[in-house]
Order: sequence, then structure tokens, then C-alpha cells
Amino acid sequence: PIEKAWWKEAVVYQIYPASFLDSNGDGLGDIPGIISKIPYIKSLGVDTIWLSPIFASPQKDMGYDVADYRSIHAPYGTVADVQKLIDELHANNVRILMDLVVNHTSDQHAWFKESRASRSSSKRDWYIWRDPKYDEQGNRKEPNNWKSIFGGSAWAYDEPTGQYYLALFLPSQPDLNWENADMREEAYNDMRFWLDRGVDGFRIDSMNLMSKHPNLPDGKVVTDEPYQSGAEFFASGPKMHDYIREMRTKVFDNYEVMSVGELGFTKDEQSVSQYVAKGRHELNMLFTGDIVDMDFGANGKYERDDFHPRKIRKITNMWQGAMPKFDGWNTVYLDNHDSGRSLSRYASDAPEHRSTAAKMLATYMMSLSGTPFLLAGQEIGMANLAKNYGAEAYIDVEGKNYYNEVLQTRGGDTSKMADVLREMQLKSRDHGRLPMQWDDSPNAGFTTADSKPWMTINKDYVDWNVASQIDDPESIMAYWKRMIALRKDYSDLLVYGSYIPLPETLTGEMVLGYERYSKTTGQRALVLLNFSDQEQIVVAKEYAEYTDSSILVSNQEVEESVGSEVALRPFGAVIILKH
Ligand code: TEU
Repeated sequence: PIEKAWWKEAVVYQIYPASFLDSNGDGLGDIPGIISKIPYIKSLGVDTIWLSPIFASPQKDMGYDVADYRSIHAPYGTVADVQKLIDELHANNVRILMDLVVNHTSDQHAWFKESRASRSSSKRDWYIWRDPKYDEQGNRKEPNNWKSIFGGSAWAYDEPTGQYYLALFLPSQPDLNWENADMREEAYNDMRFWLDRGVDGFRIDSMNLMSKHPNLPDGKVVTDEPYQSGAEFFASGPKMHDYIREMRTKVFDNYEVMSVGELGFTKDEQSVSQYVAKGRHELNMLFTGDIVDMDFGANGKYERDDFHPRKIRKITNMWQGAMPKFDGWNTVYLDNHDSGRSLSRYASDAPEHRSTAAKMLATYMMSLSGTPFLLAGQEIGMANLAKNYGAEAYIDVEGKNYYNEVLQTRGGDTSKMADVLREMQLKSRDHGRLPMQWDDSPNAGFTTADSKPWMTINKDYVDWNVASQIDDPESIMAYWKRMIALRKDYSDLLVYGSYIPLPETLTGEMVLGYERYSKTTGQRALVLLNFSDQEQIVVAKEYAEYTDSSILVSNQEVEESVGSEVALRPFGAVIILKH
């Protein structure tokens, strides 16, 4: 049986600090705002929060460009405020994970300022500097053809010292050189700074980009564009596991740390297993990106590729099946601050379906093995900005860069951008960062009525907000609370039980179905999730043992006992428990 651990039973709530609650009317969320909502957070039944970066930063990438890990972005508050947050969370038995952004820093970080000061700086080698290349005409060229994740070359030229530095995200986010042991020690000291203050763990940003191929070779040419991905040479490089183990033994093992690695580009079971398999002594769990990328195109996020339930079946079956094979653990999530809301992309935010669909997705997340992470707002069914918002509503750098790149190739003609806008309406990172909808007052109770929120507030807040759901037993929020409580009550089954996929031939292509089984308690459950806006009938006679079983939970009216077939209404979900 799977070994039990608190971090396996945790239910995590992601808070995007800018968008949670503004306590001082400057239009930006802040730490005191979060502190004031601890009773609310606790009332949901979640027991851990993950806070996206709150550190001092010029905010070129919303804090994922850290200028100083030991101070706090002033509009969010102070280190003392964060200490108060940690202490009050702990007093309420809620743990806190911080975002650890150590693949890169801001170009305003003291380390980088020193590094760029001269070629002979003692910190020159803390970042990745290379000489230019020259073409036959003698034109200066980047050291290789890698493409930045946010567009353009992954290299930025530094005129005064005549070298390029590597920046896989924005040019203002230079990549650290993890080969340098002094740099690593300083990063560990920053981690200790927060662990000593009581932080319970980290979500490690862009974790597997920390080790690059030492020769930084050109990426495989797959498009006719000037720059190519190159990810095969900068993701999960040869020293990746050495670095994680060092971090683990030198830092994490001296505390009780929950570690969650963000794993991009690496997708195969074998490589993934290396990070979390028992006995490897590396990380507790991972975010593999595939679950939030289901509607991304093969050559880029904003290329069109529609969601189909088959995709979630494949990914869910794959990871639920893989982890037990190597005694590993994983996360369960559908939303984060880097994507559109799953409700709008994988289910439906249409008024007639919204509530049922949000509950169906909650049923999915709470009935799988792994540690669930929900994004604030998911518990009230927050959705993407509607289709009638224009390009100006989107402010995130990733989407904007892409939009402008394409706009340029179309001669700057904004009337030709409908296809790109369609994709942004689904996938832009802005949707995951919408201010929390607390009530139906002006500015949704996120900030004072007369202040200007840092980003668009979704107009649908008038109908979809915390205040309107908190006392309604039929609300999405009530359903989430019930599901979280059920997960705790049935942890042997829902957290630790084995996962048995149902073939599409049994459920039909639009329904995701699986069984959970606990050897310890002998309990068995059948989970059926309708990912379509049509009624779906699942013939349960193959599952004879479930007839006369009871419904553990459902988002629709169901018979007391189950007959030979189950009729799932649009986006219907049901968990049937065998006694
Ligand atoms: O994201 C890492 C990453 O690879 C992203 O490019 C992600 O794939 C993309 O945003 C999906 O649209 C992390 C953070 O989560 C993200 O917010 C940061 O911008 C990025 O690292 C750089 O720190």
C-alpha cells in the first residue's frame, strides 16, 4: 500500500496575491488582504495555501522576476506582514507554500547587477554569458538559435561588456547559472531565510530548466522562423537531479518541506519518474503541464487545437496509472495563473451549464489520487473574460508579445486578428489572474469602489461571487466544501486507493469514467463525469456490482439506488459507492 503523508492528504488553494483582496484601496491585492480572509480560506476545508511570488520585483512578469528574495514587493506589504500571515495560518492549522523562482532572477537583482558590471566580476559566472557569433558578413549573432518562451531570441546583448546573457523568459529575467556552486549556496540561504520563518514548502518555478546542456547547442530546426525552441537542450539537463538532491539534502531535509516542482517540456514517464519516484530522494510532487495544455497547438500555445474529453481521459489515465508503478506522487490540478479557466476551456461557462459544469470539474479533482491544487475563484465557478472583450483587456506579457508578433506579420491590421483573439479568449494567462469576485458591489468587493483595479474585473461578478454562494447549499462553493470534506472522510479510497480506468467503449467518448478501490477498507467507487453538453447514458450492467449501490455524491438529481444504467445530464457527475 502507498505510504501515508500529510502532504499527500493536503488540499491546496493557490492565491495570486495581486488578485485576491486589496485592503488599502490601491487597486492591487496585498498580504493584509489575505490575512483578513483566513477564516474564509479555512471554511472551504483547504489546509494549505500556495502563494505566487510576493518578493521585491520590478513586476515585468508579475513577480516571477525577483529582485530580492528577502524583501517583499512594497505594495503587497512587508516581511513583518508575511510573518503575521504565516503565524496566523499556522494558528489555524493551515500551511503555506511559497513560490521559489530560482531558475532566473530579475535584471534588477543585486546578483545580476554585479554580474553584468564587468567580465571580471566575481559574480560574472552566476549567470550564463557567452560571446557573440558572427555571420559571413560579419554581423553579430546570438550564441545559439534558442527561442525565448515569451518570444524572440533567448539571448540578450549587453553592450558595455560585449557579451550575450541567456534569458529563457523576458530579457529582464536572466537565467542563473546553476553550475556555479557559490550561486547555489546563496540560493539555499534565501530558501532557509523563509523556512526559518515557518514556510512549509515551495512550489519550484520552472524547476527543470535549472540544468542546461553544457554546450548550449542549437535547437533542432522545425520551423522557418529565425529562432527554434531548443527545449531539448535546456529542459531536464544532465545535472538536474544533482541539483535537486543537493537542495534537498542541504536545505529541505533540515525542515519539514513540501516540494512541488513545475515541470515543463519533460513529458515521458521515464524522465518524470526520476523526480518523484520513491527512493530518489528528490521532490514530493510535480506539475506536469499537459493538463493545462490540452487545447494548445503542436507549435505553440495560441495555435488552435480544440479540447476533447479523449484528451483528459488519456492524460488522467496516464499519470494515475504511472505514479503507483514507481511509487511516486503527483498533483491534481486544472487551473493556475498561467492559463485560462478550465471551466471555460474544458467544460462550459454558459449560464445554463455553468454551475453543473464547475461541480463536475470539482468531482474530477477531488476523486483522483494526488494532491489537489485549486486556484482561488474555482470554488465559485469563476470563468474567463467573455468573448466581447477586445485585445486591450489582455495585459499579460506572454499573450501581448504573441499578439504583437502576429500583428506585425499582418501589416499591423487589427481587423485581421480574430483568430488570435479567439485563442486568447480561451488561453490567455489573464483569465487565471482575474481579481477575486467577493460580492456584487462595484469592483466586486476586491478593492474599494472608487479605486482602479490593476486589471479588468470580469463583468460577470454581479452574478458569480462569494457572497451569493456562501449561504446557498446548492452553490458551487457548497459543493466544493462537500467534496473536500468527502476526500478527507474517504481518504483511503479517494487519496490512496488504486485507480482503475474505464475504457471508452463502456462510457462513450464524452464521459470520463474510472473506479477507485481501497484494499485497506475494501471500499470501491465508480466515478462518471460527463464532459459534454448532451445527456449521456452509461450502461452500468457491466458493473453489476454497482447496482443497488449508493450515490456518494452527484451534481444532479439521481435515484437513491443505481439501476442498470446511469443517465448523466449535461456535465453531470456522479460517484457511486459500493458498500
Ligand atoms: O511558468 C513556466 C512556463 O514554462 C510558462 O511559460 C508556462 O508554460 C506558460 O506561462 C504557459 O502559458 C512559470 C510561471 O508559472 C510563470 O507565471 C512565469 O511567467 C514563468 O515561470 C517565468 O518565471
